[in-house]
Amino acid sequence: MLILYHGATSVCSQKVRLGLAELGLAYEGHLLDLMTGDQFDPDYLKLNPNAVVPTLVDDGMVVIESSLILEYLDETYNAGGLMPADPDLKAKTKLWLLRCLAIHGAINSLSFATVNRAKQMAGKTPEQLETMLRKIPDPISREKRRDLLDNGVASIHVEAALREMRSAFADMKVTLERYDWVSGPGYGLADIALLAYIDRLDRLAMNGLWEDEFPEVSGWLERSKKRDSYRTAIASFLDPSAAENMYRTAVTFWPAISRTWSDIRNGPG
Ligand SMILES: N[C@@H](CCC(=O)N[C@@H](CS)C(=O)NCC(=O)O)C(=O)O
Repeated sequence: MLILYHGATSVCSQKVRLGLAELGLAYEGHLLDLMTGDQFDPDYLKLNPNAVVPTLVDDGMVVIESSLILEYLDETYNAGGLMPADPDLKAKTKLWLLRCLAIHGAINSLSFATVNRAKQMAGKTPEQLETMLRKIPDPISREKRRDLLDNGVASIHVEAALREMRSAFADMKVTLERYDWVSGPGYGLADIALLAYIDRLDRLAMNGLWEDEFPEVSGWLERSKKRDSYRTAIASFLDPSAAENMYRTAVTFWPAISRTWSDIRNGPG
């Protein structure tokens, strides 16, 4: 039996749920509330010492890291059918899975600098925020989170995140000019790995990052959202009124985000 520890709106949980849905795999789900700190529960830390979701347990075997979980599921239950056979597309897909670490970091920065920060600051005292920060095991992640809470959209991590995404959109564009999917002619692991991240940016009212310069990404997002897996793995876990509230808050940050984006776009290198 597959057991998934996940978060309803967490992007890397969505990513794994997309893979499970594409592969038609049943699983027992354990939802963690990341806002109240379920990820720091000592029993959960035994499974995932990084205090993050998702974690997959397959017959007692623990697999962490969302991209590795996707690869594991595809190899174990699908004979690697979601990995392109063509050597070039296969190498590119593996690179996307690796790049997801940085892309996840970017999406995390953009979410935390905007709506998550607003939510946390409204719902927690400075002491409660400090207590949450101290629980983050990795000191670099902890200081990054602190900087995002202190500085919001002015955090250095926001500029770094936008640079990362600019390079991702540019590389997605190259493949999408030729094929319908980032994985190539067929839907595959690269698409599954990227969808939740781009969908999050869309929900954060940041579609202006790609719409005029990288329109291929818009077409890909629309095609991806039409798949059944999107409804099962992402849409069905979202509370429409919470998503609407998030969007309303997110829109207020767009002017600052778009200014930094323009500086990057017009600046040297
Ligand atoms: N590289 C990891 C990242 C995992 C991660 O950071 N997950 C986030 C949710 S998307 C989390 O659990 N955050 C916990 C927190 O914010 O304290 C993966 O892809 O699995």
